[in-house]
Formats: sequence, structure tokens, C-alpha cells
Amino acid sequence: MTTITLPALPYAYDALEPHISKETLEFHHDKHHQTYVTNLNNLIKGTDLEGKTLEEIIKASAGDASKAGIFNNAAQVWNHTFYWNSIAPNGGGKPTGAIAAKIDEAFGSYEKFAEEFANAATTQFGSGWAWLVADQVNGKLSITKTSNADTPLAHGQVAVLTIDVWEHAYYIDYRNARPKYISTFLESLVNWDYANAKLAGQPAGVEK
Ligand code: MN3
Repeated sequence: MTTITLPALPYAYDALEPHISKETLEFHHDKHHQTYVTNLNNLIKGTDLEGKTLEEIIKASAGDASKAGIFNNAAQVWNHTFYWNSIAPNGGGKPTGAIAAKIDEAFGSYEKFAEEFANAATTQFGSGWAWLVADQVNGKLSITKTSNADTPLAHGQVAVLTIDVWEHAYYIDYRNARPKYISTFLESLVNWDYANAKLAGQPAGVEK
């Protein structure tokens, strides 16, 4: 039976230094992300969700209290793969491509977008994620934040970009300074090529 697997990081473990260390990526990918994959496979084993795609598992378990453990682990697998692709070496700064115009249209300017995104990521109380999402129908961009494992995929939104604001994402490199991690994400890490691909609906991700 097919199981859910952990995708390799799309770059070397030291590729994001000095912004995100090799040590952080080794813990975050090889330990945290792997644990969600392992837990999910254990939870779906022998159930009707075994053999389904990750997206099918997330949608089938969202909002079902009896499947909360499955949803939490499945969504965390998906969210983390999305996050690895949302960042890249030599990333960050102003967007290029189609998303630049869409951001101006939705927020007024890149600076206004950056301010709102940073604000959402900073004010997500406790563990969670901040997202740039597109409306499934009209494609309009907006910013949202989700708690713990929750994901735009469970709310009919198209994810375009995400930042993980669980403490394990930044504590080794930034200690408690979440705002510094967020500003570094925006200035030096955002993968606008990936965001453009998600916006265009291209299957550029490996989160499936
Ligand atoms: Mn994480």
C-alpha cells in the first residue's frame, strides 16, 4: 500500500545560511516534518484513508473531530512541504512576474503587503502559519493566518506563500525574536518563482 513519504528539501541543508541554519533545517525537516509523516502513516494504516493522496486525506479529515489526529499530521506534512518551497536561497525582496501586479492590486503596494503579512505572522498567537492565499473563484489575493496545523487547503483557498511561525522554525537561529525571523523571511528568503507558479496553477510543487 502506498504510504505518504517525506519529500527531500529542494536545496542543500546549508543553502539558506546565514538566514536559516543547517541545524534548523536538519531538525525541522528531518525530525519535525519526518515525525508528521511517520505519525500520519501509522494513523491511516488499515483505514479507508490508506492509499489516498495527502490532499484527499486532508479534505476527508478536516472538521471531523474523530479524525483530528489524522488531520493535524496530514496538514502539517502538506504545510511543511509548502513552506520549504516558499523559501529559497537568494530569495526575498520585491516580487517579480505576475504576482507583483496582483499584490499591488490587492494591497496597494508591495510595502503594504509586507506590512500586513508581517503583522499576521507576528500576531498569530502561539503555533501556526501565515499565508498569502488566492480566492478559488476570482483569484484575488489576501493574507490569512492559521493555528497549529490548520491549512488554507481545508478552507477552499489556494495557497500561494507561507511562513511557519511555530517556535521550532526559528528558535535555534532567532531565539524568541519572531519579528526578526519574519523580516528576514520577507527580505531574503521568499521564493517568488514558486508563488508565481502557484498563482498560475502550475503543478510546480511537490506537496502532492
Ligand atoms: Mn514547522
